[in-house]
Amino acid sequence: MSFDKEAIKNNIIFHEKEDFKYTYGTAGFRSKADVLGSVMYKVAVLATLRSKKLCGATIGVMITASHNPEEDNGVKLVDPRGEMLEQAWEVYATKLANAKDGETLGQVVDEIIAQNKIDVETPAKVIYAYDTRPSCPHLVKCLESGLKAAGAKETNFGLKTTPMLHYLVRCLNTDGTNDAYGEPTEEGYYKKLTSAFSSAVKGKTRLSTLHVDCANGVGAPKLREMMKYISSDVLSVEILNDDITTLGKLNSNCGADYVKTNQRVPPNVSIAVGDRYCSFDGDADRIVFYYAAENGSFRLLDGDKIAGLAAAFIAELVKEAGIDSIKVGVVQTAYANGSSTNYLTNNLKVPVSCVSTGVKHLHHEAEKYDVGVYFEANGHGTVLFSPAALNTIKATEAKTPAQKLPLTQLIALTELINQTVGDAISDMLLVEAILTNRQWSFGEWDQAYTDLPNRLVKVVVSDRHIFKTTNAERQLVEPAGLQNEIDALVAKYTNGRSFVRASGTEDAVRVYAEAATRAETDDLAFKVAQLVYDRAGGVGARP
Ligand code: G16
Repeated sequence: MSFDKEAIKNNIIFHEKEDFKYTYGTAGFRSKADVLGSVMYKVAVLATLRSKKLCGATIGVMITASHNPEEDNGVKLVDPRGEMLEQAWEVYATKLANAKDGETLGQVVDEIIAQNKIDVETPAKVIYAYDTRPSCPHLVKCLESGLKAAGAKETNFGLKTTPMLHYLVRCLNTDGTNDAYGEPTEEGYYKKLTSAFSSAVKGKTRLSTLHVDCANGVGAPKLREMMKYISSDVLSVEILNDDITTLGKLNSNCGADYVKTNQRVPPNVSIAVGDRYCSFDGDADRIVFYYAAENGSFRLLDGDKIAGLAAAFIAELVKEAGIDSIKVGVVQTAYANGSSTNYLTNNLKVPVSCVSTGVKHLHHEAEKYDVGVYFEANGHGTVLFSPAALNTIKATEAKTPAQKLPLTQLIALTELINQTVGDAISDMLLVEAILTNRQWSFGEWDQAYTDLPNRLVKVVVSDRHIFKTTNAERQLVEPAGLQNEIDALVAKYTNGRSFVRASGTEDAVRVYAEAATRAETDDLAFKVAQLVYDRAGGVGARP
């Protein structure tokens, strides 16, 4: 189909709210679903132009608001290798979304074409998928009308987890090449992951049942489907919070974000000593694990703990396989617990980098290592094997029988891990594979280090965009003077640390604090939150 700019201008979906300002943030556009129809149309145009720019490669569009409440929705673009949209194009996304009329939209389209020297006659391919939110059917229609107007070849992949869509994009773009990532179907995804898992745990005793809270989201039906491909001799799961039809249940009092933020089990879960639990978020791209200690207290195994477990296991395997020229590195954000950074640096002795929040930042940094393990504390992350590391692993022949098993396991891990983006289902299998090999309980995994008590507080202010940070979000530059006041507070607490940043997915400012004791941590977190509220136009109840 040829590119018809007039059709794009004439079919524009107008802004739902006159003065609403759209921003392509941490994970694309996110907001209340009722203002997003116009955005879907523009995203369709952008995805089409992006595909044309990249010689007709398949671009992905995922409609989801992940961990956010059910009334929210969102959309993000997926680049050809399954990674997040190139950052330079986020600016175009924001400009397009804010174009209020056909004329302005046409001008932004012209600007993108000119700046990127796009040949508009190149055919474009766009695939899309969505989560379980009630607003999705309407938003899908808006996206489709944009794809039609822009003349893209479109494929609707239906209900999917976000990481599945990333996987599909990569599979389609590598199909038939040396670099083929897998079969570009949902079934292909299940087969790839489950056969790698079975290979990674071969000959080991299965662990006890893992109880999986699916946040009443898309992870529930998809995990249930995946379990058809795996023998109950190697993995046993019980699926909880799987109600995707009752309104209001998605991410409500359950899921990874609830568990991590509140540091407690979902209210409808009763956990006994010895039980093993994990929680996905609404689109199954995050996972956290937890259990009850001997004294019954809640113990969380978050993204930092997953990173430590994975980095230690992979470093051990490359050593045992005799290929320790392959170096493992870890990427974290400011939210990483101080104890985890200390453990990685001083015990595992692996390099650790700190970057801004958002998988896109972590992913790019992780690509700099042979094996880059990246996890946000909230449970969002994965492991990347560089092309050179992959070649070495695949080309190495075991010189001794002792090298055979670690090599087989490394190969299995490269298949088991979704290397396009953080994936709750794949990460769950990764953790289970490691724990099965080690025959570890959650308690044994947890022994690596003890988290410093930490607290996350949300503060609503009149304009969160006034918050500007530096040093991987660890310091505030604006509002001027606020950082000095935070520093003065932090200095009063043993092992105190606190930072403040504007959320890129919610209309709020986040305050993180950690300190030597629970009481000091809570005190520090609320003092900083009150400071933010008082100095930067707090709205609603003072923390
Ligand atoms: C998204 C991003 C994550 C980020 C989280 C919170 O997660 O993909 O990288 O950590 O939002 O971001 P913020 O603090 O800026 O709101 P998800 O699971 O919602 O896609």
